[in-house]
Amino acid sequence: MKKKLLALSLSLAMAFSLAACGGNGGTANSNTPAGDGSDDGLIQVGFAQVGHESDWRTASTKSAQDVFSEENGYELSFVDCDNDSAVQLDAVRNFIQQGMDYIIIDPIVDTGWDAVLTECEDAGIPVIVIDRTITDSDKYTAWVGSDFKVEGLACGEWLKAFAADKGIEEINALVIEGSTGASATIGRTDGFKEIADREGWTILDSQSGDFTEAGGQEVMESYCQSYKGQFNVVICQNDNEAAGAMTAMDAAGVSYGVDGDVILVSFDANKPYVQLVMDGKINANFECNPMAAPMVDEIIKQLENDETPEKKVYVTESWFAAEDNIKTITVNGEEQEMVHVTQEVLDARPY
Ligand code: GZL
Repeated sequence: MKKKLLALSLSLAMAFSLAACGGNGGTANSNTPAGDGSDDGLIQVGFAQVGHESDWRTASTKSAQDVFSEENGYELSFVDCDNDSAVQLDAVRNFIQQGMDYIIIDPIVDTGWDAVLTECEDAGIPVIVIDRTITDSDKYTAWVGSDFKVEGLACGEWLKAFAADKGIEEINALVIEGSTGASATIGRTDGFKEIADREGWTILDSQSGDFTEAGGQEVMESYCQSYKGQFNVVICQNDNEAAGAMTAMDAAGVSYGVDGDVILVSFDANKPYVQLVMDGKINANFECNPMAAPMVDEIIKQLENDETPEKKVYVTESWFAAEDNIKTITVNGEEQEMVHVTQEVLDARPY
């Protein structure tokens, strides 16, 4: 709203230069017409979302659609970029042309952003990054999300304590990574590997399941063929991969979970998978909170009032375990609670 006139004149100039570029700009939400920049008193927000690959992503998208609603004073132009970085860059450039007041990006990958963020800056449109991070440019107003490396470290520290408590002397782990180049993948991989290296564990293999159930199943099927009988830990970097891995291990006759031969760990902690923790199928699940939209709403309100928001805002998250043998872990010198999943804990899960 504030920068409407400046943005509109600059974006009209951009429109003529970009018109020739074409670009499909991804899949606009069918319920939300692409922002026309019209000043109907609503704050025009363009959101370039990673895609629709996981339960986590669904929760993230729903959070944004709930918060950036007309009754809350917004008109949301939502684009599902289907895990395609080129589509995501197109979508952001289209938002500039449409004269958005604010642009929200959940970056599919962490690099390749400086040029388009410079274009947003030149158009006077503040960019708020959520969830995943951008590492090759800081031309954005704020970032709201999780510390992915801490998630990986917490996973490693819990596994160390759990193995000690169970008298497991040797860890031979298989990792099913998330999407290649995603900061969530990079952080979780680096964090777990730091503990594995420190403890002398063996990581037998680490391949991408692309944060999808099909990807997790495919990788786990391959692992069961190559490593059956050699591994006692499987680390899935999100819940959908864990679902696929369970299907593959069931088919291969590999037992997992509280009563199984293999310790199964996941990330995200969507409610159906916290249920699987309570059921003893998943030994531990490290939450990644998808509810960034309410904090972005606060940041936009600050900007509308000419206030300067914090550059980094971390969401709160918890670590869940099937058993209550490990009460706390120490991550980066900070004591953190392991939450034993009971029915009460499960019922309280917001997503
Ligand atoms: C992490 C987020 C990841 C989730 C996956 O913040 O970007 O992408 O862990 C999702 O479920 O696909």
